[in-house]
This record gives sequence, C-alpha cells and structure tokens, in this order.
Amino acid sequence: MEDTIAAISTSLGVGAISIIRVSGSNAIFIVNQIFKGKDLTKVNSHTIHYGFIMENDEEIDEVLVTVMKAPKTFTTEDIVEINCHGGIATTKKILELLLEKGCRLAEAGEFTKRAFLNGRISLLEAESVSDLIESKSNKQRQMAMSGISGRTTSLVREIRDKLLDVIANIEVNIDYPEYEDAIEITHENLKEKVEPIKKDLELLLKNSEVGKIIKSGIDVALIGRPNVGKSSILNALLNEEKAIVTDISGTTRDAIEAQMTLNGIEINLIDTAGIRDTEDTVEKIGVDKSKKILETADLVILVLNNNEALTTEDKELLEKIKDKTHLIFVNKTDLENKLVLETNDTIVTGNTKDLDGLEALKKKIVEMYHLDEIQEKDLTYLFNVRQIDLVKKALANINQILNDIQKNIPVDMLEIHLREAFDNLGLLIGETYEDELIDKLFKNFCLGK
Ligand SMILES: Nc1nc2c(ncn2[C@@H]2O[C@H](COP(=O)(O)OP(=O)(O)OP(=O)(O)O)[C@@H](O)[C@H]2O)c(=O)[nH]1
Ligand SMILES: [Mg+2]
Repeated sequence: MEDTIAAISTSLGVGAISIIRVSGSNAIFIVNQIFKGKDLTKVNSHTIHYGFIMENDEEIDEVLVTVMKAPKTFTTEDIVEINCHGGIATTKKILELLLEKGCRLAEAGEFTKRAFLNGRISLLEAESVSDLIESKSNKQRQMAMSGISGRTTSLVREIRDKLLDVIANIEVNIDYPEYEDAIEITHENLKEKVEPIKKDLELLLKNSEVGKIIKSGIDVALIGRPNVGKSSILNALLNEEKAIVTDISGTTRDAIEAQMTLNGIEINLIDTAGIRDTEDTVEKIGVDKSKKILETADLVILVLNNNEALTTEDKELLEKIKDKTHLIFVNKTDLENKLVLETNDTIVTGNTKDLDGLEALKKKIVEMYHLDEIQEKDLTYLFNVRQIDLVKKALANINQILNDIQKNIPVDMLEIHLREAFDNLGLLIGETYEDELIDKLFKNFCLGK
C-alpha cells in the first residue's frame, strides 16, 4: 500500500489562503485527527467542511477542508485539501502536525507522479500540469490546458495506431505467408502508408515551433555598431526611456532587456553594446556579450545608419547575421541618405526622431513569425524540448524508411524503423517508459503538485 503524502500546494509566501494537500489511503483518517468539526471519516465524498485545525486543545487555524474519496480524484487515491490562512507559520505548523500524525512529506511532483502511475493521466498530460503551473500568459495557459485535456495525447495515439497497423501487417506477412487475407506489404503500399504519417509528424513539429514561441516568447536582439541608434529604437518600441541615449559612441555598455507583446506573444527585446574593436576593458566585455547575443537570439535586427556610407564594421556584421533569422533596420532616415545597400535581406527603414518605420518593424516581426495566425489556430502543440526531440526522432525513423524504399531494401528489414518510431512516440506519451526518466521528469515539478 502506498503511504500517505502531504505538501503545501500553494506557493509559500503571504497570500490570502494556502492549500495543504494530503493524498493516500490514510488521508481522511489522519486529517480527522487534527480537525475539530464534523467527523471527516463519516462525510460524503467531494464535500467541504468548516472547522479548526487543533494541536491538542489549541486552535491553530480556522479552515475549510475538502474531502475527496478515491477513485475520482487527481491521484485516484483519497485526497483531503486543507484551505487555511496564508501565513507561512500557520501553514507550516499544519503541515508539521500532519507529518507527526503519519503523513510523509511529498517529493517534488509526487502527486502528479501518482496520478500518472495510477493511470489517471498520460505522461504528456503530466508534463502539461507542470507547464500549467509555470504558464505566464493566458495563451500559455490555454496551451497547457489543451495538453491536459489530452488532445495532443490522442493525436499522438492516432499516429501510433497507424504505425501499429503497418507493423502488424508486415508481421503477418512474415509469420503467416500462407494467410491470404492480409495484403502483402510492398514498397509501393508501404510508401503510401508511411507518407501520411510523415505529414502528421511534420505538422506536429511545425505547430510545436509555434508552441515554443507561445511558451518562451521571441528573443529579439538589436545589433549594430555604436551610435546607429539601437538604444533609441528600443526606447521608441517600448515608448519609454529605458536605455541611455547619447551621441557618444559606446554609450551602451551592457545588454539591456525589456519586454513587449505583439499579438499576445511576449517579445524579449535586447539592446546591445555597439560592436567595434576597442581597447576599453569594460566596453570590450560589452562587445563580447553583444556577439554572444547575436548568436543566441531568435531574431537579429541589424541597425544601420542611413546617414553614413557602409563601414567595414557594418559589412562584417552583415556577413555574421547571414545564417541567423534576421532583418535590417535602416535608421535615421530624417537625415540625408548616404547609405548604399545591396542586399536581398528584408529591410525596414525609419527613424526615431519622427517615430517613423517602427510600426512597420513590428508588423514585419508579426509577419515573420505568423503571430497573427496563432490566435485562431488549433492549439495542439508540444512545447518542451524533450517532447519535440522525440517527434524529431520519430520523423527521422520515417524518413529512413522512405530512403530505404528508394534503395530497394526489403520491406521486412524496414520494420525495425517503424518500431523505433512507435517507441519514440510511446516515450512521448509515457506508454513505454523508463523508470529513471519518469523520476527525473517528476522531480522537476513543484512540490505539492
Ligand atoms: N537624427 C537622428 N538621430 C538619431 C536617430 N536615432 C538615434 N539618433 C541619435 O543617435 C545618437 C546615438 O543613439 P543611440 O540610441 O544611443 O545609439 P546606439 O546604437 O544605442 O549607440 P551605442 O549604445 O553607443 O552602441 C543619439 O544622439 C541619438 O539621439 C534618428 O532616427 N535620427
Ligand atoms: Mg546604445
């Protein structure tokens, strides 16, 4: 029999109320020992009761206690939730009393782990719970919810079923060649069956890229040599004097980050130190940092000065951003045009004096990432690296099959790749799993969830 676990489910701090959750076969019995009010062992399931938490004769707190009996609970075990007043001292005191009476302190994520191990939710759903806890924006919450409702899980299950069909068919062909009802799998019909699976996986991946954007936003870096107006652009976009602007080259020494939203998506703007060769120790550190940010940002906006001819530094930067997702903002169009630019890159022009071109810049970002379409889209996404990686692996398995078909490799030798794809997707929803992985995943959860 599993032991009974307890933990504070709300974040510790000063809030109006805190919730302490207890799960396990002794949950009701244990809470009843420290509760003054109704006899909780005699109440109906899914009911709430007013009373006091007692330490001997002393009233510790006035509480509301929710009793939920197995199996229709989150963990499928008996669960009692104590709503107490939010002070740290009181909440901890109640938890201590529960531990004294025989509960064990829950490990991080243990409630969700139990829900998973008891078959209440799939692994994917379990991960969504963790994402839900962490979700910042409304859209993130919606996305995490779509995981919990199991939409993504059922999509993955459908793909696995298709794979299983083909695997089974090949098995029959091999093991029972005399069985005439089974269609013989040839290269042609294997290709026909596998291609739609490939499409499904590709779509899931494409959507997941969007999922990543919803969850983490887009890191947009303003890059360029000194004095071209990067900090001015940051301020104009934010409509706030966030970064210091002067006509002295090398004003910005350290990267400055600020957030704005475009179509509900978080844009993490990073203003950087102007890149140039310098002997100044502090500035040099800033420049190195800018170069790193250039590499790691999702989108690089290279800022050029309309009022100056292209410099060697500009040319070097143009070269550097080539393999990155990027666009060019030609600033200071209020001044005379001296810049000649020959490039196929996306260019937006404007200036921060008349606030020209800044809306166009935002619009370009929206276009590049299709941010305007995200709202209406069906929110079937995967959005953590482990999940996306498994889909990529499954896709690689499928591509391997298509390649091998071209090379005329016999069908029965391709079955292994189908199985690999099947297993990879199984890992995704936790239908084939390794204990270590499970432990690791749940440990990443907050205590009490
Ligand atoms: N005429 C004109 N001046 C601008 C414009 N944008 C910025 N400036 C001026 O250019 C100078 C440099 O602007 P910053 O925003 O500090 O430039 P920066 O690229 O951040 O420079 P560093 O921090 O040194 O790398 C300031 O004097 C700004 O007022 C513009 O669109 N037109
Ligand atoms: Mg600056």
